Amino acid sequence: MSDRSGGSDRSVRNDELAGLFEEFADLLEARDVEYKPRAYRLAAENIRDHPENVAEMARQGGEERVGEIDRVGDAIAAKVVEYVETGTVEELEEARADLPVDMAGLTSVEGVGPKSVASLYEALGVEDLDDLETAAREGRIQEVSGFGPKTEENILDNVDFARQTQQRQLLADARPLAEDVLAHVETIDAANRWEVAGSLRRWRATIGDVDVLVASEDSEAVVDGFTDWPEADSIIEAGTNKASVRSRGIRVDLRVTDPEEFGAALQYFTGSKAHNIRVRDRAIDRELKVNEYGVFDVSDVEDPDSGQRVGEKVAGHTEEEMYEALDLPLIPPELREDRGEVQAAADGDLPDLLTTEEIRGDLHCHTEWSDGRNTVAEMVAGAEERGYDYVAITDHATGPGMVGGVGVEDDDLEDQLAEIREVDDGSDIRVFAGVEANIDSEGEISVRDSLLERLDCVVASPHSSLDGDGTDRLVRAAEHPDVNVVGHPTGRQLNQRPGLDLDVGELARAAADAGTALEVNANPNRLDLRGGAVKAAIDAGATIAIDTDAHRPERFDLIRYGVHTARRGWAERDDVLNAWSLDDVESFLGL
Ligand code: DGT
Ligand code: CA
Ligand code: CA
Ligand code: ZN
Repeated sequence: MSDRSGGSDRSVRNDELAGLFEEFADLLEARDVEYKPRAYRLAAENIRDHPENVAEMARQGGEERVGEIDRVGDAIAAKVVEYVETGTVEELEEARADLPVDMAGLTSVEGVGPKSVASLYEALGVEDLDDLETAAREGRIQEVSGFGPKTEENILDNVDFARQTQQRQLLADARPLAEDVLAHVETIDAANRWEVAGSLRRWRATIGDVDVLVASEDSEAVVDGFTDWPEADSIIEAGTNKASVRSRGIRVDLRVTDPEEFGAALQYFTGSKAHNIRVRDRAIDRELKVNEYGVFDVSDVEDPDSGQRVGEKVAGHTEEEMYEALDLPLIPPELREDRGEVQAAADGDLPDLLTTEEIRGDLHCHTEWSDGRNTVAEMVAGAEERGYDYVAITDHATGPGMVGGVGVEDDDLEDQLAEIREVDDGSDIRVFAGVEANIDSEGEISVRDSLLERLDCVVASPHSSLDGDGTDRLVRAAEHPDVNVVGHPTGRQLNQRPGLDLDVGELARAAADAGTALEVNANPNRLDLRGGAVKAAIDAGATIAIDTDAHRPERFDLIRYGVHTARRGWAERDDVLNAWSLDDVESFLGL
């Protein structure tokens, strides 16, 4: 955080402010402060989601203006103004000095919360992940009161995962950043073509760094313009034709290429490495050579000095041309993971990938009946605004296994059902009455059958016991006659927990036989099923449902992350339930 000084001339994003209050909440919770941590977290959430720039509001209208945001009281509004004006919050600095640890890093270990962090700091001086791992290896953690051998073992199991994932950013954080970078590049006169490359262009769920490629005849002017980007918090390096900066904690690599080589560079830097190796092998078979500068015919040209074959350039200006030189159609970036795409392209068997525009509804969302923010009518209006034909309201039901969740009580489900029917009657789109039931550790569904039978769309998802093999449990849930969709099947939380192990083929065959769809949950923290699993599920005959799990109407927009994840799994329109017409969806749901 040291390179992020505030100050009135610098733009402060809502998520930066939200991050401060989340860190503050953790530090206070660690010190057993009551009430405030929860207040700070709620405020953080509302600041993050606020449609206006909150720092700008603070500049223009002071505390009073900021205090108008839901859940942001006077004390918090004052801190926002303090941060915007001075670049720090004194009380936060005091809390950091009181507990000088890498809070985000340590709490990224599954099972380690702010209070454990404080205990381990006091007892053993643990400040970061390395200290934590050493202490666990030396058996010192189980000696600390409140910890035992089981916790220590758990820490050892999870510390690597935490370290590895701490470095990676969520797709939904990196994408908007990359879009901002491109909007800035567009203002640089010397830039004539630009594109994101790397894992971001392939829409991987997590991103190591953002790669941006620009074609220009004047690379130094592009590098200068790029490093002047106001959103850059620090410049990591700047050369004649490449530069790296950090913004919002994410590294952005820029490369400038000759316009004639832009397609070649784009192909090369999009990756994946494994895909590029396949492409290179195909080139070799054809006496061609592929690199980041182009495709070269090396069949008969030899450099008289070196004896090396240099080759005549046959492609490089565009990516299409690159693939065409290898007798291939352009392979969509999401497929470039070496899952058979080069062979499929050669055979003319590339899938006709689903697009976001083809999505016609969302079958999993929440309202204030459980932990959502809005009424049924507001969520339906949101779906209608997106141009959808249908939406399913699927609040959590309380019941065994819903740990700490807010759910609709069994009796209230009747009332909610009545409300949904009423909204449906008054709406231009079809509103399915549903529920998100819990799948317990044995594969039982948490809602009684007599109610499930009366609902249109039942999503069942695992929310607890999310380790080990989950295949049998999910097969059982998928085979339940009233379950229509298995929600976020592995239960993974990106950068937090890996989720259940699954034999996706087996689950998909059972789901296909039972007429149950498997979800790609589009929430950027989940993206579950992941791309590779989607491919296995489709190959085994399953139908996919791509749902946002929205807890407020704006979140329906996250659908694109689910669509691109499904594209990584080669999904076509016919594979995806909510790309079907209302009639077809109704018959799938047995209505
Ligand atoms: P990331 O950033 O870890 O999420 O993943 P990528 O795929 O964006 O990887 P990155 O940023 O290291 O490099 C971008 C692309 O450049 C990568 O996908 C493929 C290409 N590339 C980088 N290094 C090599 C290499 O040594 N060999 C080959 N064939 N390609 C490479
Ligand atoms: Ca990258
Ligand atoms: Ca890179
Ligand atoms: Zn949900």
